[in-house]
Amino acid sequence: MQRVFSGIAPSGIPTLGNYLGAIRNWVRLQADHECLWCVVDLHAITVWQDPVALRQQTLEMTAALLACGVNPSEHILFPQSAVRAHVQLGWIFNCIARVGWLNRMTQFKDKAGKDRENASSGLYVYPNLMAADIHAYHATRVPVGDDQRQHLELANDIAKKFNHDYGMNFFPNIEPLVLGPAARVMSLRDGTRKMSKSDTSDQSRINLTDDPDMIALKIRRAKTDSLPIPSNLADLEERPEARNLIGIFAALLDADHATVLTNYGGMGFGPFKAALIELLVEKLSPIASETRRHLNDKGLIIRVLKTGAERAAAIADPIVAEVERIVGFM
Ligand code: AQP
Repeated sequence: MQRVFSGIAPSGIPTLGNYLGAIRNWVRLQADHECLWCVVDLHAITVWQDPVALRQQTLEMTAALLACGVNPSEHILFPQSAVRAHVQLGWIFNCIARVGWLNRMTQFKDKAGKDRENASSGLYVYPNLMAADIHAYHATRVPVGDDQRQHLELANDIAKKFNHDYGMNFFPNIEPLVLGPAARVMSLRDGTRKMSKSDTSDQSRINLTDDPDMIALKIRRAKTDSLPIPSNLADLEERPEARNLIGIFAALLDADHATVLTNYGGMGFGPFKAALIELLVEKLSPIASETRRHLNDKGLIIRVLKTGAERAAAIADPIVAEVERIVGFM
């Protein structure tokens, strides 16, 4: 059975983008893979996190993952900082990855923005830690949203260079799993920017715990254009906001863009948005109420994370010990 690894930052309640681009696929992969799901708190602190809020957000993220169907008994769910192997291998990978490679990472440019000199050095080298997250388990498949594709290419480059430098085939190649019509869900306010937990505008995203009124408000206010919905996919090319809403609808239905256009082509956005609101409420309400139920039992969430960390360390520690031996550490 292939081993799968993926992570999510506890930087807020997951968004619809995190759900459709990643978490929903995680749940599906559990049927026929050995899975490790990681709440990546080490990644979160690459930008400032209030310590009290970070702990609370780790609990919230874990509760939301459980509510979405992540299964911590048959698979492993754990906080990144609780397994030291990530940091140990991350440092070795800092010494393998080339500065030129990191300079090409578009997410650093997006997140650091214009004030690059003031970004943390952790934000710059975070792709190396992400590579370590995966390779510490010899995982071979990584389900992610489209925004992480470049980081997975880097993880493969690091593995190849390590294997080449030390003359052995130690780290396997990683296959990115970028699945479905919502691999890149965009902001509801700007169809050219991805939907993100840390966007300053809450109106830009659907959070998995938004109630039906909030979902309705955000979708009604979602930016569109003045043209009706087209009947052909090609006519969505220059219409990022329309394409985004159609893509969300398609993903929720487990269909493709073309199917949605067959049903709604020629209509205005009013009736389409009403149908989208209904679908979102139907799919997300059970997740929101399950998240709240889990958050009422913080003891259980903490136990899940602790047990998960012990089981994750049991896999990663021997692999990273072998890396340290290969590198020449005593
Ligand atoms: N808009 C998106 N569409 C599709 N997939 C997405 N993902 C994130 N945003 C979208 C996928 O969700 C997984 C977890 O991402 P993350 O929390 O580790 O960090 P991120 O990619 O930086 O996501 P956010 O929501 O924008 O987080 P913050 O606010 O912390 O920066 C990944 O598989 C990602 O591809």
